[in-house]
Amino acid sequence: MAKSAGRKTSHPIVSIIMGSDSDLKIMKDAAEILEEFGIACEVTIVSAHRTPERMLDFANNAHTRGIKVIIAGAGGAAHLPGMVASISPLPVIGVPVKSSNSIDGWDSILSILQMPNGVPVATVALNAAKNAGILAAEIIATSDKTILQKIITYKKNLKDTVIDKAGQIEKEGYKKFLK
Ligand code: RP5
Repeated sequence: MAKSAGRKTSHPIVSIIMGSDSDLKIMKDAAEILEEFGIACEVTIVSAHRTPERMLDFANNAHTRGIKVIIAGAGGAAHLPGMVASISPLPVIGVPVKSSNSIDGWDSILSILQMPNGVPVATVALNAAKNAGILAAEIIATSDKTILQKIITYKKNLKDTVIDKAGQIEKEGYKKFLK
């Protein structure tokens, strides 16, 4: 989708798509963590319901453009991740978004989660676009040692942060840490 794709970095290998610009406040988290890992991504809007032809074009061609992983976010009747997964040979990570047309978020979750056999979508938690970005990076890391090392460091930092906090709470008492 050379002429229709959104903001592009050089040779994007992860595509972040969403049903509406209203999803961007959630979906930006995926782009930010991928940028932190140094993984080029593209970000754009592809709506299963409002731009079905664009969705077909995207799903049929993403792998031919060098994209390796697709992150797709949508809310309410969230058909975008599943429909893209039904066509694309690439791994699709679905982000259920709690949007203006969501009842309570379960509608978005179940629309993305309950895929039929043969058409997997790796569904993350409600609004968990950051985790979608990390999972995409982990998929890329299976064939990229530099990214693999960055993920190892990222996880070590997570662990160190928790151990530090635990040590402070044990030493200084929990009351000091109540917000
Ligand atoms: C879904 O409908 C989109 O993914 C979005 O989460 C929701 C609401 O879209 P807008 O009405 O805000 O454009 O298709």
